[in-house]
Amino acid sequence: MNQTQLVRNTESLGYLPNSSFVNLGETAKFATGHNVLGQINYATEAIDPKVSSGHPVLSLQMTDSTLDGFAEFWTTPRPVESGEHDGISYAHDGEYFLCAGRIPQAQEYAKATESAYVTALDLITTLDYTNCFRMWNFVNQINDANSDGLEIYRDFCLGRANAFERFKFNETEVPAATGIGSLGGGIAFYFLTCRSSVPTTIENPQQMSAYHYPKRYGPKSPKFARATHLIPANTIGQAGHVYVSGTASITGHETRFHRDIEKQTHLALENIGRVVDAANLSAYELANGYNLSDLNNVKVYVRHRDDIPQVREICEQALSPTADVRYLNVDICRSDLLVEIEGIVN
Ligand code: 3EB
Repeated sequence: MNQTQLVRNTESLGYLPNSSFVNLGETAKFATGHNVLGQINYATEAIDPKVSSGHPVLSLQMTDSTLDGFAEFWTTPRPVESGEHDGISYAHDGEYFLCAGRIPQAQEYAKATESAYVTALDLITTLDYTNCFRMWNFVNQINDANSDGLEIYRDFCLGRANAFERFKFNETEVPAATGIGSLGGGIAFYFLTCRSSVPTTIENPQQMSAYHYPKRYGPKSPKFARATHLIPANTIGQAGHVYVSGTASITGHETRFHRDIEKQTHLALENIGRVVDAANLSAYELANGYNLSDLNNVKVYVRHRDDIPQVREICEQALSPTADVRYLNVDICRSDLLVEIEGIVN
């Protein structure tokens, strides 16, 4: 592994990374004009992460149609260094770090998930970017049973939890995440972490913390927070970004509104509103408050393709007309969940 020569002073680090959705046909042009920490293609084919044109590129199989695909670019004002290590591709700029990995299709995933996560977590330790603030996980056949009869989502959760235990990751400090279905390619993931910026993990008062879900949802609970608030170092008390996890129709720990796409969509949106509002953030000594019209970079995951028009109508009513909102037809991590929504207040 190359040791970084990047600047380590914390002055002039008062910035946050930027995220943009770009049409798949325009990625080369976009990349040329930016310092890219990572490019995630929400595309028609799963491809192992690799460093290309100086940044990690991960392709997820998330749609059957190139027309619905897009690339999510993470950019920074500062130059980046990139590399590959044990199957993980990564880039970093002295403050922010992005890494991507993939676990090939298998009969069971817990061990390979633990191992890939440990590799990534070791890397952030070595390079000194240990503040994790956002993780995404794309799990093919997420609701199917593995070779031991354990649902693949639960199998994944077991491996992730074991990796976090090995890493001595306090479960109350785990970041915002998405754990969602995909159309192929085993399990792909990417993480965003930082060095000096300050993450605050946020929970939802009307949802049980996922890491406290009871055993009936699997042998080890899903380790993620409902959102992460992030501010640059030395800017305590100022507004930051809020990275909102994949959010579904759950109150307490229970799925609400079985088979009712309209009510599930409304509750998912309501849950996001509760996470980012002033009343909730004040409990974390954060002075700002937001609502759904502040959400951008939104991904809406819909289990049944035919539900997309209705979900779109509800989301368009609730979200800002200027928000970039993308719809993907994939499975959700519980078989009774029909929709899941994530986004960023930035
Ligand atoms: C939930 O609230 C819905 O396992 O990383 C949402 C976000 C969900 C992240 C994950 C799962 C995950 O339990 C599912």
